[in-house]
Amino acid sequence: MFVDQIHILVQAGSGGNGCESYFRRTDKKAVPNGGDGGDGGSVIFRGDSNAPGLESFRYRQHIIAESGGHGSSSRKRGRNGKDLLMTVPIGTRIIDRTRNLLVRVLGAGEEVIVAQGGQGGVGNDGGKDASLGQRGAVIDIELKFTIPADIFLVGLPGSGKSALMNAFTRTALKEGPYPFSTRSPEIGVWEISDEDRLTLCELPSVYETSHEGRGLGVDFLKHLEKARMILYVLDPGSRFSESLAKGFDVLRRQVELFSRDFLEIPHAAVVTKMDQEGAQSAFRSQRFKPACPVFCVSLKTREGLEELKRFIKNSLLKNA
Ligand SMILES: Nc1nc2c(ncn2[C@@H]2O[C@H](COP(=O)(O)OP(=O)(O)OP(=O)(O)O)[C@@H](O)[C@H]2O)c(=O)[nH]1
Ligand SMILES: [Mg+2]
Repeated sequence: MFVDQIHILVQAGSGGNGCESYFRRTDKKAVPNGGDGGDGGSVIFRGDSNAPGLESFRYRQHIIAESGGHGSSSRKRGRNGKDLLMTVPIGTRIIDRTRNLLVRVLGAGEEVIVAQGGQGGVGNDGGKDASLGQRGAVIDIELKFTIPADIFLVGLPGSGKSALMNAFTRTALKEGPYPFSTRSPEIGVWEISDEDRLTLCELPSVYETSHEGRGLGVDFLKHLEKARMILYVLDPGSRFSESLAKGFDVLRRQVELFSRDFLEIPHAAVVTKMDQEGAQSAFRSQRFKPACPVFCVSLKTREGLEELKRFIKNSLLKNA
């Protein structure tokens, strides 16, 4: 299951206590020789471009780093607690829920100490006062992740989004004879050349009532935040809309209900399944003419795909 938002409790390790101990010299004098406590481990997050989402936190919502060992006699220092390194997808926002504050957005390879380990206590060696180790920080945080794709496919159920993903990228998504096969966002990379690649993302289908919370896809529309292009995928024979224009309006309306700004993202309509009987004539008779480019394609015969690819490259690549 795809996880893009999760609430977790992060607890750094506490420092070990300093030791209070003495050894008795031959002249009976007591000499302090307690060792220091080890430092507690910190919890560190690192941005990683290979981390898919926040799934790894799903069964691990309380993260605890190791505490330091206590000091012991004969000046023995306790061992340090190990730091705990967690990888999160790049662009993950870490929000401090206690103070309601955006702490950090993680870039690739960037590390941030989310909870600092406690310092070890001082032992009484050399006549110092022995002290307890500091407690490790405990922080209530929320992680939020937005899919960093260039192109998002938005469509009614069964409109051919997975088929389009499979045609552009190396994904092998299930193309369902039944609608709603894709239940969470799917990401694929379109390798255009050695230098150029674009990331595509299929969002689960949206449909008319989805904004009221009945559809699957609406929760995922927030991911359009980073989209450079939206492809509205439409099936001319869809049983979810009376016409291409109505289907397109439903999709645009759902996007608008989520955020008006998302309507401004460059977009095109992709009409699929043109190989199917009656599709060409249905398209012609409907006079579907939205205020954006329209591409008619078949994912079966690959007809029209080159033209669509050219359009995307011209729009999104610098040296196309
Ligand atoms: N003949 C033909 N069939 C297509 C074409 N595109 C998609 N299909 C078929 O239509 C069905 C639905 O396609 P999907 O790609 O799964 O559609 P989707 O939009 O991902 O659907 P959900 O994720 O289930 O909502 C599958 O059986 C596909 O094989 C096309 O261009 N031509
Ligand atoms: Mg699908």
